[in-house]
Amino acid sequence: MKKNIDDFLDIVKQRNGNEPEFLQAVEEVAETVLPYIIEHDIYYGKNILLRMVEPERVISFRVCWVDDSGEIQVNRGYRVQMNSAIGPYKGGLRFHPSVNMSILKFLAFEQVFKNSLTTLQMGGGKGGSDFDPKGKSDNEIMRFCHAFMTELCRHIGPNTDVPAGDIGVGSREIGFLFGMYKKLRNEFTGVLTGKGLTWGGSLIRPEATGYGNVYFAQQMLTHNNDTIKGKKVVISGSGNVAQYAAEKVIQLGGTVLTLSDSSGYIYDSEGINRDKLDFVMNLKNVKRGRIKEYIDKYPDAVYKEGEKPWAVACDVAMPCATQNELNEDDAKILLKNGCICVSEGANMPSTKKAISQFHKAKILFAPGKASNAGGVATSGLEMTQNSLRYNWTRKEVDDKLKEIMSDIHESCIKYGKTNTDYIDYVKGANIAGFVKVADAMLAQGII
Ligand code: NDP
Ligand code: 2IT
Repeated sequence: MKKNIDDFLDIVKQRNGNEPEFLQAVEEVAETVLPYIIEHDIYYGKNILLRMVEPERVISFRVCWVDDSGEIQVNRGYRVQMNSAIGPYKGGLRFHPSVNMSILKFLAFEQVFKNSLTTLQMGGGKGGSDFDPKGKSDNEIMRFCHAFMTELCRHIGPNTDVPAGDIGVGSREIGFLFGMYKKLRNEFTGVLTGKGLTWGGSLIRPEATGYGNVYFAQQMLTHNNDTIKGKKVVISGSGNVAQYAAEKVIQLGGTVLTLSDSSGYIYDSEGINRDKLDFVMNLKNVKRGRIKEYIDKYPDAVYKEGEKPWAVACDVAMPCATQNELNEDDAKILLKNGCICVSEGANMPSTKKAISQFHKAKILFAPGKASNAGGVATSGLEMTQNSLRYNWTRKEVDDKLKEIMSDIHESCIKYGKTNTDYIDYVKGANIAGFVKVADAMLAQGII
């Protein structure tokens, strides 16, 4: 078995040697999915995983725009259209200086499995730019988004590819992107999700990733006859996913101890309650400030510059910032301090060695492609509402989100069983995601 996996990974490495994040994502999937393929004749000998690791299409383009001082700026834009076997490409856009082909291919690859898990009909894709939104004026953001869409609009459409937000892309950016798409194509369609509520957006979409992650953590705990109520929760990040994960933890009776950004983290031993979270939401979403400003308002909290929150003792950890933000040493500290559950809000935030630590200790561990799937699932619900030209209520969407997270949990249990009571959610999510896409690819032939 090991030889099969090594041989497969050698081929992928030869083709994508300079893409470490992509190789990391593929390796994690191959280790659990290849054994399953070998045991099942319908998948064996058809190079099905080799077909899945090759994007159906990769688009890279120049984005020129003029900044507030009149200087011409040049950025690189991308869209990776990974797999459309079960539906139109679907996945977010990331604007961050670190964006490159490796990061977008890893995200697009993860998205294929995640979207399959949602039970909805969405293929996988991801895009973005090395544009850095930090410190830019609203007008600069608008000019960049408009310039980005002048090219992207040729490659997307409501039945082709439906982008949404990710790091650095929120409701403001989706608005500017949608405006330019509509002008160029002269169509008002559901080509993007995460839209404003008055122009085609869905209730609960802003909350969905964070809420979904907490629903998933709650499902895992319930399966172990436990609950999130009364638990101490450490969260990283302070963006969209972190904020709404914190909101749901508070609603369900847990205590949120930390939030962070790329400069450091804040620790509030009293717990970040509703009022304090409102302050953070205003600080991050309206003032676009830094998390360290929390201690100016709440001086009893502490700010640790340049550090991550994993050394704070907790029962549950939710990494909600970015890839590889939780390494082996962080995992060991979490375990030493008694952490019993890790539910990933971000995409691939735990390194491979960190995940091995969690598995070895047999704590509950949910990989992002299962636990953060609530965001894209609710994007799928936004697409459905756009097609129906009808809006569901907040409760209707939230109920569907809960049901989808519960279905994903069931799928993970079905495929993630081990020879003990322990559920391997990584194996479960990878195989369940794989089966649906692979079946569709086999049905559609070699294309
Ligand atoms: P936001 O841009 O709203 O927030 C990102 C947060 O993560 C910020 O606090 C940011 O800090 C921090 N962060 C970003 N990059 C780094 C870094 N290199 N090191 C440390 N901290 C960093 O993004 P989202 O909340 O939407 O996304 C967070 C994660 O969740 C990502 O992994 C994304 O792919 C994933 N995700 C998002 C979904 C969504 O619906 N939005 C759906 C599913 C997954 P700073 O301000 O300092 O950069
Ligand atoms: O990683 C993700 O699932 C997202 N950024 C959300 C994608 C979407 O299409 O809503």
